[in-house]
Amino acid sequence: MEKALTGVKILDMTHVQSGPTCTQLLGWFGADVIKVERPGVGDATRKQLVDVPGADSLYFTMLNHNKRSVTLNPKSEKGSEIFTKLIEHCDVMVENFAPGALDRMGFSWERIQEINPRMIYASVKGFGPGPYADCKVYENVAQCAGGSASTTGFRDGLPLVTGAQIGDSGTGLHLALGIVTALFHRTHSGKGQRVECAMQDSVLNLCRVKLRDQQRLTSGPLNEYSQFGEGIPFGDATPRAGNDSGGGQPGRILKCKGWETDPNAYTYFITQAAIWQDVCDVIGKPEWKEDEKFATPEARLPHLNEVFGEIERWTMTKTKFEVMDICNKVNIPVGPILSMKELAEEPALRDTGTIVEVDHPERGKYLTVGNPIKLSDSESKVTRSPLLGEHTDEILSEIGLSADDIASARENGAV
Ligand code: CAO
Repeated sequence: MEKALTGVKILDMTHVQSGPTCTQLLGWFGADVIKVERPGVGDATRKQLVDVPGADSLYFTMLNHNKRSVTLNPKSEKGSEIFTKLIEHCDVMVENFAPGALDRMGFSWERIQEINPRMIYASVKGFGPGPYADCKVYENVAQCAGGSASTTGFRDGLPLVTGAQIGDSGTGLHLALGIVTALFHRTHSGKGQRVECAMQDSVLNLCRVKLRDQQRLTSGPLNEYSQFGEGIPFGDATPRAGNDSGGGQPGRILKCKGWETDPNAYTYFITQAAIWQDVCDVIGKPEWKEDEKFATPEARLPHLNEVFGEIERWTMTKTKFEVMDICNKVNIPVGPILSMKELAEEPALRDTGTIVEVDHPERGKYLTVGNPIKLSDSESKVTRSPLLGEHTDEILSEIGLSADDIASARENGAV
């Protein structure tokens, strides 16, 4: 089966997480991803959080599937020549260095366009143009600067960062969409273009509903937030809402059987208005259906603590999976709090290729997350990450270097 991006060549200058997430996705869809790494060193994550001595780390291997690795120093004279050939050869260049690094290598956007006017040049930076444009940014900085931390956690606690890597992987996803959009545009414009994603902007995009709530504050309290029912006044910014549901259907995380010893024996439970009658029956409170304190969504809002207290009394008698079974039969939206261990062992995720086992020559078998985007006519097979410089000779000969050229480039440290 031909893959959707077969024939697209990506010059991958990315490192750490945000950029590699993007190029890995493109690789899963069939693009030829040529990862350029510093000779002898490579992407810093190869040797970060090492669990198998001498082998590439899971940090690296899980973000760099379906790529080929070439070592090259574009700052050397010979390296710069080779890099120029790679720009001519490829369709897309992706990078996420600190601001200005590519320019300092001698490859400004203007220069890249001169070399290859069809080149799409895509970058991740921490911030867009403005006062912080020159700052280096990591995941948690982006979560804080993009509005996620101020709206995550409990009202009376610290701002919190989330486990989901919305700054890094979230921005990589945004960038991938920018790249395929630019590739589509190129089919009729004939030209490449610059694609830029700032991590702050991507996080803010994912926190869109919290900016919605910021504006709703001017017309009154946010009555689906627990603090409304608790009679605690709102300030002038969207507050942290604990585990309250983000939409107009109140929800909470509730204890399930075993919560005293199992940190993940919880369920998310949504009291969607449409199935309220079923909630009342399931938790053994049929009289609430007629009780004016609980009968309508508006009536319930000031009493959500009582509502969820009663639901929790019921969920605590069941395991999170029993809650799922019972509630799903009557269309009550609930979700077990699944641990990484449970996800790793979930057969349905293995069947769909979302969790995949990969074999690696240095580290043996390990689990990874495969392509979460499923196309019916483009198979997405996960292949292992490349060893440092594994494809240097192969790639350099593809762009026209002879065996002697390659040997001399290696001798003078360009590759
Ligand atoms: N050969 C020779 N030199 C190379 C090279 C190669 N193949 N690849 C990179 N380099 C050099 C660059 O030219 C740069 O050198 P100068 O600063 O002298 O110009 C340097 O290596 C890499 O720079 P960096 O500043 O990007 O790396 P860092 O580890 O100091 O910073 C990070 C890392 C992530 C903070 C920074 O890259 C950044 O802010 N990136 C943009 C935002 C981003 O993507 N953040 C998410 C990272 S994932 O959490």
